[in-house]
This record gives sequence, C-alpha cells and structure tokens, in this order.
Amino acid sequence: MIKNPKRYTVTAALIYANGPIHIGHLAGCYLPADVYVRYLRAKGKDVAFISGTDEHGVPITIKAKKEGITPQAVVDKYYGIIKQSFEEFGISFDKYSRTSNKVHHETSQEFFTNLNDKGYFDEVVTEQYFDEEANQFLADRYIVGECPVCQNPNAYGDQCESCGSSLSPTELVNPRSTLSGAKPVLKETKNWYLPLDRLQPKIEEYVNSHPEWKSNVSGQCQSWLKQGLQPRAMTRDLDWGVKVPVEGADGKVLYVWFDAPIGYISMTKEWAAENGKNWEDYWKKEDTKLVHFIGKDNIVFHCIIFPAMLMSHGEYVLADNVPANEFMNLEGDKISTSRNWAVWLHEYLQEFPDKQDVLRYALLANAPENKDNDFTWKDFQTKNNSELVGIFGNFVNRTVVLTQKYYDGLVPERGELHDIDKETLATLADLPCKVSDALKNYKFRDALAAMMEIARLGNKYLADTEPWKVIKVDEERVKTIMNIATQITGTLSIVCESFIPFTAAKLYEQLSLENWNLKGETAHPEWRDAGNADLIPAGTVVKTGNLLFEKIEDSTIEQQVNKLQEAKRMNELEGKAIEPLKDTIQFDDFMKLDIRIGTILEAEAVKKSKKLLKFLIEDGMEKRTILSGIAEYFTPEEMIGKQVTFIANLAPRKMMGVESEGMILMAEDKDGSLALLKPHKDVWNGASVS
Ligand code: B3M
Ligand code: ZN
Repeated sequence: MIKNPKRYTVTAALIYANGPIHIGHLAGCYLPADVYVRYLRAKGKDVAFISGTDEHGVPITIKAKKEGITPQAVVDKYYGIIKQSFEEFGISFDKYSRTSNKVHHETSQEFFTNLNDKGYFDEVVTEQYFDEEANQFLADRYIVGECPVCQNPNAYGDQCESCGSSLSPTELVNPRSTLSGAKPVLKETKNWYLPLDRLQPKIEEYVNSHPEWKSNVSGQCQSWLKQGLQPRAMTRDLDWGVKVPVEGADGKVLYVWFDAPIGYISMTKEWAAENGKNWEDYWKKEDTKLVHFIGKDNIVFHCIIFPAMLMSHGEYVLADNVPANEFMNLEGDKISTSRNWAVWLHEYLQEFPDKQDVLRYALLANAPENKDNDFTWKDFQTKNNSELVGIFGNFVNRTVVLTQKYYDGLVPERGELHDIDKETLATLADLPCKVSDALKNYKFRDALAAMMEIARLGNKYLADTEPWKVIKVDEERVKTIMNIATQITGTLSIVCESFIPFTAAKLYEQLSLENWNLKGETAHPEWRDAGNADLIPAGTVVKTGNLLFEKIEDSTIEQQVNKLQEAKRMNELEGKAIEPLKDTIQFDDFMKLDIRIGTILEAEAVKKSKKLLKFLIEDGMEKRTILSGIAEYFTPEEMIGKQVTFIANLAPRKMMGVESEGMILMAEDKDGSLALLKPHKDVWNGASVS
C-alpha cells in the first residue's frame, strides 16, 4: 500500500455503451468512486477521476444487430445517454470519454506494439469456432453453449454468468452460434496470446503484496491463481474494434479486454491535454496512487490481466487498490436489462426530479460492499422518511428556523460554555475523522453512518438543551446553544458533500458558505475545516431555504413497485409462445370425451385453498359438484347463473376433501388470465358438445 501519495488516479469501470444505466451500476461502482474522489478533493488532493464508455466488443455489435443500426450508431446513442445520467446524479468525473476516440485507438495500438516488439506475445494458430452461414469467427458472446462447470445451458464463449467461470469457446458443450443459431465448425486462425501462465509468479507477488484488499477481491484473485493462469488471446477475429497493428492481421481486432483498460490511460491523456497536466505523472510516477472502482464481474481483468499487461510494458504503476463491490439486486431479484427488471436512472429522475441525493443516500447506505444486497422501494422510503427527513433535515431545519426566529438569521455570539457544549464540540471535532478513516478504507456504508452521526449529535444537542424553552428564561444561554447548533450544521455540510452533494450545495448557500473564504484560499470550505468550532463566525447570515428533504408517501412507493411488476408481466408475455400441437389423436379418441353444457347454480370458495372454487352445476340430469382452480380470476358471485362447458365423464377426483365430478373448460389468455367457454346462445342444460 502506497504511503503519502502525491496524486491519485481514480478510475471507474468503462461501461459498455449498449444501454442506459440503472441503480445497480451506480451502487456497484460509480457512487463509491464519486464519494471517494469528492472526499480526496475536499482534502485538497491532486486527483484525476477518469471514466468513459467501452465502445468495442461483441456486446456492442450484438446490440447493433438487435436494433438494426450500425455499431457506431449504437455507441453514439448510448454514450450520450450514459454521460448525461452520470452528470445528473453528480458523478464528478474529471473526464468522461470513449474508447472510439482516435487517441484511444492509437494508445492501445502503441501498447500492443510495445509488447509485441519485446516478443511478449505468443503467436498461436488454433482451431476456433466459425459460423459458415454468417461467415464469421465466433468469439466471446457470439457463441453460447453448456457450461462445462455448472451445466448452465446458456454460457457465453468467454464467461458463464451463472457460476462466474471464465471460459473459452472450445470449452462449451454443444456450442451454437448466436448469430445464426447454427452449429459452428472449427477453422484455423492465428491469434496473439498473453502468456499469463509464465507471468503467474510476478502476478502472484503483486496480489500477495496487497493483503489489505477487500476479501471479496482477494478471494477471487486467489481462486484464479490457484487454478493456474492460462495464456489468453489478446486479439479476435472480428471487424469491430481497434485494428491489430501488425502486418498480416487483417480482419483482426484487439480483444476488448485488452483495449478497454488502456482506455483509462488514453482518457487521462485527453484530460491532461485539456488541463495543462502531464498524463505520465498520473500513470508512471511511483508516488501516484492508482485505484480502480469496478463491479465484481470485472475483478480478474483489473487484478490480474491488466496488471499483467502493465508489468509487461514496464513503465506503469500498478493499482494500489481495486475496491470492487458485489451486486445490487432489486426487490429480491437479480437486476436484468433483458427482463427489464431494473430502476433506470433516467426514469428515476423523471419520477423523482431533484431527488438525486435520496437515491445516492439509499444506495450508499445499502451498498453491496461485501455481499450482494437488495434495493427495495420500501427501504428507499424508510431511508428518506426516517433518516434524511427525520434526522438530517429535521436538525438543519430546526437550527435554521430558530436562528431566523430569535436572531433574524444572524448567527449569535457564543457565551460561556457548559459541559454539554464542550462535550458536543469535542465529539463534533472527532466525527469527521471517523468518516475519513472509513473512506480511506473504502468502507462507504460506515462512512455514511458516521456522517449521519453528526446530524444525530445535532438533534441530541437540541433535544438536551431545549433552546425553545430556555429562551423564555435565559436569552444569553440560547445564543450559545444556537451558535453551537450552527457549527454542527456547518460541519455537516462539509462532510455530507461527498455523499449527497446536491444537499451540500443547498446547505452552503443557506449557511453563506458558498463563497466561504475564511482562510482566503478556497472558494468553499475544505475537509480540514470540518469539526472546527468556529467554522461559521458570529454574524454570518443564515437563510431559510426550501426544506432539504420531503416525505415520500406510501402511494408513490406503491406506484414504483407496481411499475416493476408490470414490467415483469410484460416481459413474461413477450417471451410467451403459442403452445406446440399435441400428438394427433383418432376420431374414436375424441368420441370418448363427453363434453356438456350446464349452468352454475351455486358457487363458493373452498376453505384453505387460494385457487379452488366449488360449483354446483345443473347438468340436466342431476346436479353435480365440480371444483375448478380459477379463484384468482373469478369471484364466486360472478359465476352464478353462467352457462359453462364441462367434461362430464372424467373420473371423479378428490381435492381438499371435496369430490369433483368433472372439469370446466377454460381458455388461457396470453397474460395468464382465463376465459370461460360458453355457447354463443343459451342452450338447454345437459346439451352435448361434439
Ligand atoms: N466494459 C464490462 C462492463 O461494462 C466492461 C468494463 C471495462 S472496464 C475497463 O461491465
Ligand atoms: Zn457455469
């Protein structure tokens, strides 16, 4: 672990530009990265916060095919959408760029050439799967088949998403092309392999030199190392991507996982050029601390493959930490773009305009730091109503309103301090360190909780000192109380900026800190001023603003849950196909069925059964009882008097202690709802159907 770094290069994963982003992305990688960087900036550190879109690889070309547009059109569309979402949520990248830029193509080609010139690649001719219909080699996601490890039938050519195994296409059982569905054939082709097997000792040394990495990260690394690293092809037979800069490599591009992490470097170059910096300082100087924020599915690439590339090159620093998060689930189910089981950021903002901080807070409080976690709308509501409104907002509001009421909004002078004042100020001085310590160790949930302790401290202080009562008997004392409450608010505004920056901006304004210039150096307060008992001098104007947070009603939450359920239902409908025909039967088989019409005389629910309704049916002969599993679709009342079609000679069956003498016929609609089969005009009970 690097001590006293001079500068920080902080990266957040380059997400594929093939779709909009959802809360899982934010919680897994971008929010913690942003909190960390905002904190570093508040500490006055030199930081480059770099990210952008990954615009190569099969995920892009597959999307293009699906949307019927070119890969370039896909990445142009989603780069804009993704970038905007990040801006709207206050993710404060210094540079948000794209891997389709010229500087990126050049940088990754130079990198490849550097390793190639040193003879670090093995050029190997292997047999790879080829789709003869599509006339194309089938790399990565162009091929699916059964996972040899967990038997998932839809494992990709590069990875099984069920068990996480990294695969190569030739390991798949019963492979098929995702382009044409065809069974692929093997065909010879040459590719450039990075000999991870030979690099293993150096990689092991690197990984083992970081015992401080999170256990989910080290765990994955150790399991890879234990299995033994295999050479990995760094080129692909595809036409979308960065061309392989070697003669005789026509029709080949760099493996997307070769060029994408180099994107961090090329994007730093862009940022440096625009800001009068030297990009090499941020990548090649030993006193630079490099930190990659990613989701757990990218661990191997950032902890093993990219470091192997950087080591082979030789001039670069390696990541000091890779604080990968696990996944955020949604209402108990894995977030899925294809099933539309997600909360999309652009949709959230339409429905909760100006509530970015509420989502930031709810996601951070529940961040999947060590294990997968669940986002629920109910929890989102609780976090807002009980914590942001009930604790944070409540404290700030009381302080501001009382200062207005008693002192026309001017912060009063402090008088003599009581014990409770001294203790409160001492705790106030400590709490920012607690937040700091957690952030330095990438413990964002703990850090957020420590930030809230400042608001809790404020609430407790007001509750204990009761200025609204004391004002009647000791006006001087209340000045001291309100002065201290204001100092707590000031520290809160500084510390909360990393987590909920929109709220911090409002608070700065309310507390006249937005042009804060106490030390004459910076335009707004910095971390070192947090905890300071004289942060806000007496006489400062405190303005009443709008409430920082407002209560979210149950109906709003219900709407969101319903929206998700509806998306799930629509998705299931889309996937639904007409059932295939059953085997042919003979006329005699059909004649064995005795189908009749009858009228429902009585109907009632069957006790202890959610599904069954019990009917008494007038069948023209004698009355009969039939049970039917339709209680989810019909009420007993609406069935009474209806003519129905039923099978009259089905052997009786007992269900829930009641014997059913037949079966009412129904048609199942696409959405799973049921329709009765009735004759188009009333007929006599007992009529045969043939
Ligand atoms: N594009 C995978 C992803 O979007 C990949 C990350 C690259 S980081 C250099 O999850
Ligand atoms: Zn598997």
